[in-house]
Amino acid sequence: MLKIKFINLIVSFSLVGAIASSVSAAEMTEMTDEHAPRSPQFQSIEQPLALKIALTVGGLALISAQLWWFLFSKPKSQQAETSDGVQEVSITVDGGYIPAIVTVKRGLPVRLKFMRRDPSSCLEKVLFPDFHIAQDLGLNVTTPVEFTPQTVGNYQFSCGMNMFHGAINVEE
Ligand SMILES: [Cu+2]
Repeated sequence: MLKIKFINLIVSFSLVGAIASSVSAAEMTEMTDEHAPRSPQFQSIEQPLALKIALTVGGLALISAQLWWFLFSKPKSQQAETSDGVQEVSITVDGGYIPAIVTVKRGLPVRLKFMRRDPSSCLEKVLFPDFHIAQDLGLNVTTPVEFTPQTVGNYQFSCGMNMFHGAINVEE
């Protein structure tokens, strides 16, 4: 998730750059007279007007979508599914935890099945301080983390360096 957001942000910024440079290139072309030296950078960007407009509109739409996403999207909570008296949720570890928020019921054993796809050492450990759990996660394997929450509340978990976070929502 984080990785995707980051890539999108970079794409947005490069689009802003592309729009800005095509606009300034257009202005430059109009303003400079024939004798003025033109930088090859500006010469190379000569697109038809329709393309420029499409690029600008598309870029602006993408930027507003990105802004909306950053400002208003909230991580969704996933309800654990109970089978044989155990509440299970699969969590993918890839640039963070997906889902990052898990909702479980109090007093029933929980099994979080961590599938680590991210090779960065940052995510090789997952910590549940409230449950005194520090679990190593192997790469490309599923590692179960089990505990039984006895008290209603919100319990954070994180990577070994406390950079990526998730939470367990324990309900009655
Ligand atoms: Cu980390």
